[in-house]
Amino acid sequence: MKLYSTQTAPNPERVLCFLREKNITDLEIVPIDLFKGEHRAKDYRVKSPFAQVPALELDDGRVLTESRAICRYLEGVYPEPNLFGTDPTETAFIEMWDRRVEMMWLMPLANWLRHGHPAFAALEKQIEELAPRGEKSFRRFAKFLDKELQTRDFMAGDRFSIADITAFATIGFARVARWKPEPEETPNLHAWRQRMFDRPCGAKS
Ligand SMILES: N[C@@H](CCC(=O)N[C@@H](CS)C(=O)NCC(=O)O)C(=O)O
Repeated sequence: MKLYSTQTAPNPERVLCFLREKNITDLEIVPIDLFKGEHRAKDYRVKSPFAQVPALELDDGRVLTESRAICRYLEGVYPEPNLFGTDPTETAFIEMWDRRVEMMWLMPLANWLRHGHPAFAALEKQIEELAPRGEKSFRRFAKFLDKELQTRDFMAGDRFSIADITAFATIGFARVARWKPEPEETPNLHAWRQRMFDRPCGAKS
């Protein structure tokens, strides 16, 4: 299998973090440089029709895109440790939190950065008004998460899951906006992030 990926973007980072947590080392990682436009090359678009990373090329030549679908596939092939839930209730709560983090935290952050940061002008036809709206929603959801984390250690319950991976990739991307959870403002989110650094997910090379 080949994973087309980049080190500096949140969706590939979700898959890379998933690999680290599962200790999956037997797939080839092919770097794609977004800022050089490598994802828009004709031969890459054959694999990824929307010109995005990540993409996982299976041994039979078929290509999976969508970071969550890639993680779902890898969960099936490498079931331990379980990151998607073991019974219907746990699976559903993990799904709920993963979706919330992606749609209500990562997406607003993407709007904030892609429409507000000069570096992203190479990738996005920027619409100025979207940046402050994205920033406001992102900051609001950070406060919401902080409250939630008063009563549990992980995003979706009392153990690590794909929802923590999506949240950690989001926080990694937020560095571009010079944002991180501060102990005075969002202490529970800050403590959660510190815990992530002690895990394979947070132990980046
Ligand atoms: N829903 C897709 C989104 C993938 C995506 O947006 N990838 C970004 C990097 S995080 C990308 O390839 N962007 C290229 C571009 O905007 O031109 C997934 O979850 O994989």
